[in-house]
Amino acid sequence: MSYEDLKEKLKGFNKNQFNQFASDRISLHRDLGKDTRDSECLEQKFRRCPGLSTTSVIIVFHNEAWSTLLRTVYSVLHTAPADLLTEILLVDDASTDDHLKTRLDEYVQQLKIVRVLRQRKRKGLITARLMGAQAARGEVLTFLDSHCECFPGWLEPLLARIMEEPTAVVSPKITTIDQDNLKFQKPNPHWHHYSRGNFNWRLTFGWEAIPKNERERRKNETYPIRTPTFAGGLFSVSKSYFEYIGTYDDQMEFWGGENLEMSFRVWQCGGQMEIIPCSVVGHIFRRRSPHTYPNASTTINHNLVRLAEVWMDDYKWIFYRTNRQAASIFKTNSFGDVSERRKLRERLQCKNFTWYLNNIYPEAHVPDIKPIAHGQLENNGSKCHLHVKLTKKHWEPVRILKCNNRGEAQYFEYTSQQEIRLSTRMELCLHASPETVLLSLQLCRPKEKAAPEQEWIFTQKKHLKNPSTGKCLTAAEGFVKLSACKSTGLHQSWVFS
Ligand code: LR7
Ligand code: MN
Repeated sequence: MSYEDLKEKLKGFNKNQFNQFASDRISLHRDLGKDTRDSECLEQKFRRCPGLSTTSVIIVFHNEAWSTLLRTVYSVLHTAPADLLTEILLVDDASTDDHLKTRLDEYVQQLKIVRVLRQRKRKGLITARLMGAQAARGEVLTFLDSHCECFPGWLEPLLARIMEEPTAVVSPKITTIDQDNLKFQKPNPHWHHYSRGNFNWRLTFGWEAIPKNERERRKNETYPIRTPTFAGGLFSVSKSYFEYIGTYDDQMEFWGGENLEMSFRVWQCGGQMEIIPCSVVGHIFRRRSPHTYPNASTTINHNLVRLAEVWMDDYKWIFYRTNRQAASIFKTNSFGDVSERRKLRERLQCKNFTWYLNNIYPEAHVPDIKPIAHGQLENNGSKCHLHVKLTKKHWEPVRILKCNNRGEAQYFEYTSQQEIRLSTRMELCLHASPETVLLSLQLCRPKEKAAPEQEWIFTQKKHLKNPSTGKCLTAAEGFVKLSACKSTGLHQSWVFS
């Protein structure tokens, strides 16, 4: 690369958080090659008459690069059967880049079924999608991010599933377009370890392997995968069902939270969230967001508090315990008015969050709604806190460090089963192993009752006594160990602060 090329590449990367230099040099019409999906997907047939529903594809964008946006558009045009595709709506969330103004308007005119709508003020992807949904004329709404590529055959399975089950909200299998070289990760017939969406108690979305019972329920590859939550960007839903179920919370701002909100809402109100693995769409995943948001972190928490307040009942306390900013948004009542959303829940007679957890996500680890105690576990002798290294090597000895408030790494819960749990991240418990001198965390092993090594009784002397060994938790030179309980000294005296 020449110096000029390098400069351009760096600039593009900084602006988009992906390799725009490469994207700009790849055809807007690139062919993804042979259809490498599972043979059961390839054999699937779809009815022509009466055919599948038609769809409007809605793509919202804010300052998207020209090449990624247009490649998304062309990939839809090249892969969607014409009689199923009503239109493509590009909804501009008040972009400031020049290429997204008149140049875009003029360019899409030749594409006939592509329209640009504009949200005047930057309000985020949620209200932009609502604008697209309102304008859409297709029977089904299909949402895509503005840096996607559709793999051949992606649309029919989504529409067919909605015909069969109009209350299903269906996502494709999302594959990766590499942010560094734009390589499209093609489906491969040995892809059997599909994943589904989940969430943790900080209310971040994640992926996990599909549990055995769900794997066994599916008779072949064309079966939908039931998923507790969805990523939120790429999906199809019947337009009338989208409206019936309450579209989105239009007071959510900019980015984040709407995907969990919709997941909980759809399940609790009688619908289903599914991934259709025969439908494959690529997305450029990025390490971080290229966008700036006014009050970035509060915005997301604002959205999350709104969803917790409407859908999560008392489980919201688990979230507030792990996220101080969210807790303060809640306490100061600064999350806006959610009464309309609560009315919606009432009107649709939606089930509660306990039902959701028991029936849709029984594999979830559910911390105590109100643990006996929680926070930092402080040793009265050293005035230090229990601290865990939050790496994969969680079995390393637990340290005790000065109070430095490192959030999660010093956040423990004393559960109703009398464990000391690093509760919200992984299921790790303070483990009294007689063989090792320094104590570490190990996987918690209860369901009904704590494992003997993981049971700690808070005595009146503020000792934490493990009944199976009869010994007490003791602070010792930066670590914790077990030793005979003594009646004097503060190194065995603990308090949750
Ligand atoms: O202020 C904004 N206005 C916008 O219009 C910020 C973003 N956007 C647009 C943006 O151009 C893009 O098309 O909104 C879309 C999503 O933003 P990204 O691509 O910057 O973020 P992301 O890919 O991490 O977004 C994921 O999480 C979001 C939470 O609000 C949305 O649900 C996105 O749709 C979602 N993306 C996906 O689900 C794609 C699969 C990735 C995963 C997991
Ligand atoms: Mn995206």
